[in-house]
Amino acid sequence: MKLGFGLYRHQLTDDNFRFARQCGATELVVHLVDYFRGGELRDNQPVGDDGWGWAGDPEDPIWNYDSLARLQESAGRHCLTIWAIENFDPALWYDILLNGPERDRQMARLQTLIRDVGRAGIRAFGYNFSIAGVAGRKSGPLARGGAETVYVAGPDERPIPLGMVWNMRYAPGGSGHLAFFPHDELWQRLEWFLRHLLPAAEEADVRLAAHPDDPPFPVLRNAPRLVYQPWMYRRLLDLYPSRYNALEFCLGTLAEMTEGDIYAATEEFARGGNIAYVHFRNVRGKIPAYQETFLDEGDIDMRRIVRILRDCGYDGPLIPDHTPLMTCEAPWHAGMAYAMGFMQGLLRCERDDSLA
Ligand SMILES: [Mn+2]
Repeated sequence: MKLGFGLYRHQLTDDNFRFARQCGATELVVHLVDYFRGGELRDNQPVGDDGWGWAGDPEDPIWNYDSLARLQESAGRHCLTIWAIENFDPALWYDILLNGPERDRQMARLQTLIRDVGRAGIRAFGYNFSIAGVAGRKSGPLARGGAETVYVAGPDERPIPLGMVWNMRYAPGGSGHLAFFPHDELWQRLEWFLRHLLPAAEEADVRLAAHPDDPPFPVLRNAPRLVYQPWMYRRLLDLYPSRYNALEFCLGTLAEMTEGDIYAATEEFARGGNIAYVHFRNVRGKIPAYQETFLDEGDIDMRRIVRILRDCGYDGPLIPDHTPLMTCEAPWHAGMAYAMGFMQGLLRCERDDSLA
């Protein structure tokens, strides 16, 4: 197992690469979507009331081979490997999610992107096949010692304005709202997405890694959700059994779900070799009400998870995903350093254990 670290787009600096390496990371998972455009620069995942602002420019050169290769090279200078990119910009695939007129053109763009990602030596692409996205979360001083953290108190029921998907605006929209459609139709859209993108992913040696729906409500903002119970991950994998149809295995989101068992799910998918990388975070509670916690204070026994992953032969990275912010000059960095130290300790224990 490897220790990885996640960085948002505005954090892709030499100093943060050094920070990740100092925390013990060997791998990076990077976000190239700019969730913070036009907004106040924050280091935690945004929890805005009505979306995260505008989606990016589909022509943004950051998605081209040259920039991906440069990024890989700068990470390499700090003894880090970019293991995965996390999330497509809604501007690149809104009509794939919405089954709109630009769908074929956007798919051709994604196929090129996946080939470029592979050429740059990046082995996974995390995605979230979600219409409403990560919506309806709030932030408050609820983790240990009053650390600022993310919580959910119930489903967000406001309908999605036209021109918005995955919590970001790709077009001005106007006054209407997205109409509800059935879950099966969402699965058909996913099936189309995988059918067209998987061949490129296989050829490029890039694993497509699906994040579950966070928060895992069956319906959010009047839109169906795809993976809101652990068994729905199985349904996703069974659509196209392939090493390249894989999971961005988010422990926090899976634990927020009402059905299943986090340890059984971890064992099933780790044993099946389905996990491209792990979002290693903890929560207290389940939907409709839960909160994100420090790794050592939530419902999940993180040591037991590491043991299961090890016993099932998982050898990819764990990354901290998000963490409560700690009260100091650098709240996000402190929270992450705390998480990384904890993870480093767990990995060390399990390694020593298996040698004994
Ligand atoms: Mn996650």
